[in-house]
Amino acid sequence: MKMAARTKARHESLGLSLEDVVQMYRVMLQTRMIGERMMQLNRMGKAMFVGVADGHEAAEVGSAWCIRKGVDWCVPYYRDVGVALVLGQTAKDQFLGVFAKATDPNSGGRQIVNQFSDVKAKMLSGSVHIATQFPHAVGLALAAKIRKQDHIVVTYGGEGATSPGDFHEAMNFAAVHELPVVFVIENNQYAISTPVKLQMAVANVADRAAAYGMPGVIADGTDVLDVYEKTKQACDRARGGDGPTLVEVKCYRYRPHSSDDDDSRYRSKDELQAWLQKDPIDKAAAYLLQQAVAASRLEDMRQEIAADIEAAITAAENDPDPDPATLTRYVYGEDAE
Ligand SMILES: Cc1ncc(C[n+]2csc(CCOP(=O)(O)OP(=O)(O)O)c2C)c(N)n1
Ligand SMILES: [Mg+2]
Repeated sequence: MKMAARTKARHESLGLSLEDVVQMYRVMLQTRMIGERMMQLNRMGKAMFVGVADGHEAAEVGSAWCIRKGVDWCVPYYRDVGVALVLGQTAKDQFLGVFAKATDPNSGGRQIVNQFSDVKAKMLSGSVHIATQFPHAVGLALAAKIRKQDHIVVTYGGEGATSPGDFHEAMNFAAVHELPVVFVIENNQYAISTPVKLQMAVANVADRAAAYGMPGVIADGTDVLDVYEKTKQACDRARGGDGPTLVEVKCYRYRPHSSDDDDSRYRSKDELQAWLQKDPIDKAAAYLLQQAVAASRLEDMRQEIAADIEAAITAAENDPDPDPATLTRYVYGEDAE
């Protein structure tokens, strides 16, 4: 008698092991828990200014999982704590940035927080000016094509960053020259207080892609596997020499735009509640439990992450501040002597 073929689980169909999904979940949870502590440190007066990724975890982790570490280039934006963690930054690295320490890997305590930068991880330093990262990403993709290098480029931004000219120029150039670049847009429905319907007259960011002659796809930002699937297809397309793709990931930011923002002035509690019902971390946990991962393993993980974060905060606080004598380093040319 023939055995009935076992239907593949979703992650298996995507070429992921169950352990991969467990590790994705770990980074998502770590991203959320780091954000919570950052906000607390701000309220305690220990962190001047923070911006966190709550609600963006599946968008960031699911997409960054497609980046080949040390091979592909990544050009993230300030919301991308989850991307930085996937690419190898630690919890301590995040707090070194928050405390603006000399050992902060992004800028040695010089830039505003979350300007992720890492030579080893091939993460390109950005600017506070939104959308300026896109032409940089396209330049890296052009270099790959001219030099016949193997890397692709994955770049990130919010939906608000799809309005400035930099985005349109980058999209157009990338499509004309069929460059190996993937634009991941985390559409969290707001650019600070500006809702998406005042940002653009089309229904989806993905709709913008057709105007440049590249595919635009929508991923469900509450579902890490959907984000992985859509981004992986886009990365495979870039790797195969077929050019760029725009991936819009629909999500919602749970916290105010930054620690300096009062979101009660522009959005309702009901709207937030509706999105919280679809929380990406809860959804990932439910999937793992359904795949017979023990609840105790997930709970142990939470405790390990919490302990790691506390140790990271203490260690980061004890690291040295930048030496005031180095204030203008990297701003002006240094004396030759
Ligand atoms: C060119 C430019 N204009 C305005 C700002 C101020 N600003 C900082 S973040 C932001 C909102 C960006 O929203 P979005 O791209 O949707 O990203 P999100 O913060 O929602 O993740 C704005 C307007 C800026 N940094 N740069
Ligand atoms: Mg936004």
